[in-house]
Amino acid sequence: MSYDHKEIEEKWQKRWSESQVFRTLDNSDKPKSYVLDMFPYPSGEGLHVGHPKGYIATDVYSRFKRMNGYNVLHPMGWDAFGLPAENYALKNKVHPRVAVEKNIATFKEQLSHIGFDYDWSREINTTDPKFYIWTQWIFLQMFKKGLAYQSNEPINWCPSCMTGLANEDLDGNVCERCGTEVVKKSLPQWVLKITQYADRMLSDLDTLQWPDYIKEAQRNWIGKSEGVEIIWEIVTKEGSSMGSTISTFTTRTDTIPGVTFLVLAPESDYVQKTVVPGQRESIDAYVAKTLSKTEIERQTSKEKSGTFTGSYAKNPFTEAIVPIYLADYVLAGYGTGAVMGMPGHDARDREFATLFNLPTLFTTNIPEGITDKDIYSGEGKQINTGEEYDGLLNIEAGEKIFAHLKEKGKAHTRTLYRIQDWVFSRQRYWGEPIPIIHCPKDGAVGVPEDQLPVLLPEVESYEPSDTGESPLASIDSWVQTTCPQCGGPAKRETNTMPQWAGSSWYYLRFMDTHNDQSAVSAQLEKYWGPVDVYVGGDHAVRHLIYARFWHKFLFDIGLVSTQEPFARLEFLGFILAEDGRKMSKRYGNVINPNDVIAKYGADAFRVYEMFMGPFENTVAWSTASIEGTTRFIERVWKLAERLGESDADAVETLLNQTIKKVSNDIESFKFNTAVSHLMILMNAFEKKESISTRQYELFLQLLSPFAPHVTDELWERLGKTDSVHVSKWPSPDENKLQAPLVSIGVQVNGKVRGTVTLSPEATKEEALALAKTDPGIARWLEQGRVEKEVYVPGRIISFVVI
Ligand code: ANZ
Repeated sequence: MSYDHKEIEEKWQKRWSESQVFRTLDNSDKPKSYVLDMFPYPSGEGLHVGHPKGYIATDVYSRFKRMNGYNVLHPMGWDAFGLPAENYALKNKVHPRVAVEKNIATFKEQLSHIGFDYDWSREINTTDPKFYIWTQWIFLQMFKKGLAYQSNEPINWCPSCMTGLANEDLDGNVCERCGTEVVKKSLPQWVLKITQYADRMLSDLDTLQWPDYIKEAQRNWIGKSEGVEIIWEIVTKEGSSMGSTISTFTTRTDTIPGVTFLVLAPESDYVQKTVVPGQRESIDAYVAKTLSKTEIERQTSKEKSGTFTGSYAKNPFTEAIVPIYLADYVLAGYGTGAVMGMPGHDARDREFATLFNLPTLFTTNIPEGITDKDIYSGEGKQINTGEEYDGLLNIEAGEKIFAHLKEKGKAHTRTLYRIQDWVFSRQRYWGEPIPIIHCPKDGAVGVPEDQLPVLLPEVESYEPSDTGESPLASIDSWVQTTCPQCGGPAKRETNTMPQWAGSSWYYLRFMDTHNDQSAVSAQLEKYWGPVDVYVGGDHAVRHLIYARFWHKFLFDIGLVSTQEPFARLEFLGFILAEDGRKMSKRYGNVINPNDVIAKYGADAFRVYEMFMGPFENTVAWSTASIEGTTRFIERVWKLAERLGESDADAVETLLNQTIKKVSNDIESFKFNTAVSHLMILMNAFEKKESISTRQYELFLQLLSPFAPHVTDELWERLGKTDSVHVSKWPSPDENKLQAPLVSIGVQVNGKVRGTVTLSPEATKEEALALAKTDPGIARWLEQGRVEKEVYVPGRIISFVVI
């Protein structure tokens, strides 16, 4: 019998689908395991061999969990709204809905060959009104709670995509999608108050089993900064009050005694309070120049610039009078938009002071070894502050200075976050309509829940426009409506939601896909939530920040019972092309999984992707290596011809050790070492005349999550009536994890002088050490110098003494 992967794989894919073995049951006494991939957006290019790596991993894991007695939820769906789908549709001149349907069909066809255990009855698509009704419903709940609000603040606008973007959609200051530099534009926007959840999103990171670097990326994105606001009186050069004050935000109160100037952001409201008549012209020119720069340019610019306001401020601690400047390195949107200039210990302030010839003072004693050019901002003893403070650690001195200023009413604590509220409107067609009606009398009114979903209407032209209005604005019959509150004429909101909306809660819908009464029922959410293992290789901040935010909100309104959506996260490394570059149509190096599977089979493909390196590593594809896994599967197949009656005792220990190692490895996502343990066992089997059917069965079970088709076929050929995938995962026999001890002779200069009893797996060091501590042997070794040591495992130890 020869191994025909095509025939076997088609047979089992059909069988699994007909018998519905992988259908997930909701009413089960078993413990649950919810295993989820970051669902794909169905691009027009289809899948390349890199995409399924994570899907194969969750498939291995979910099969393993099922065999371990868990009720497994392992679903798949489509994240199909948003700019990528819309841009593809525009480029190819088809309606986004048509494009998405076609792309989903391609993706499904490709996935179908890989042999996944998805329960397709739970398939979701974020662009399906039955799905997005609940995305709209969640938005309405946020609106009711004041978490969705309207704003006219300038936002990031991509002139090429012609839409507003959230900070999370930027790469530096360019649009993450198309690489165009964004500009600031004021448009009426819906914004979600994610900042209200910043603290909880930070502290709950500690409860998550996530890679540390992802947690760190989240912490940095949220960017909590605990500091102090200091109040400065605006004065003339001579020190007389001008009747108003400036607050500066600082994290370094210890440096207050060394402040030699203040700097304001050019957009700051303080500017008008400080500018003196003679300076008006230069100030106006400087403000205009700043406004033409992007925020990133301002922050990263090597050259400092600025201009003097003509006013001064009185240091609340030392009462020194210092000049007030404008400079574009101070950001209007952070803190108070004003900073105290401390050139002694802050690099940007030093550059500025150098430019304007301002004095530099120090408040920390700079430790030995720091050269003058370095700006020292670390720990050290306080200096130049006065008897009471000098000699203290600078941090302690800072606390004391703060306490003193606080008592005088000149300082209070303030916590800042880098994360900004989430700009949630997109001026594009292919998104969920925002369920709001604008009434001239009642303002923004939520669409009544019983009128959801607000369906995305058909438009003639869904091309974006640069007017700042979405294509929906041109459909008058859709826009004109009545106010749900007063019944008067009103207009629909025409902006749509960003592509991140559906993915912010989709994992809940898989728990209760067909519920038309609520997003998810309390009972099913309680059973299935949270996601036990979430797998993906992108969105370290964005999607994971948004989903955590929505989840916490849904917790607050009682829809979900857990604080966090994804208990454990596994991040994968990408697969590069054989040439070491990213796999891309542009480089012509894309490999389609269909071609690989046609040639080598899905099982070989799956085993290869899991074997190619540690899961979290980025590794290049290698066709030569997949040939290796194909041969491995052929050898598994051939082994069926060598089955005998009794156990091959010599492999029992290795078999039990392999059961233990493979189990631990799959649980901890070490798939490559799991496969290599199976290969080692395979080699050992092949060295035996025969192995028992029982030993072969155990091997097939261990291999089945990786190579599900061939193992089910061989399992059936052993006379089993149920699929190997519903068999019980083997546990190792604890008594057989260690090989039985053997006694071997110890020779000294060719004569046997004693025996030692040890494991046949003992290393050379262990074996020699054991022999040397035996008094009967040591006596002979002490006769001279040991010249040579030989250990033949299971046979002999030999010393040559001269
Ligand atoms: C004086 C000082 C001395 C500072 C020193 C630092 C070091 P984080 O930790 O990121 O919150 N700052 C405050 N508001 C700013 C703004 N709108 N634009 C630019 N810079 C601003 O940083 C807080 C520090 O950033 C503050 O502490 C302030 O400079 C500066 F040796 O005050 B510091």
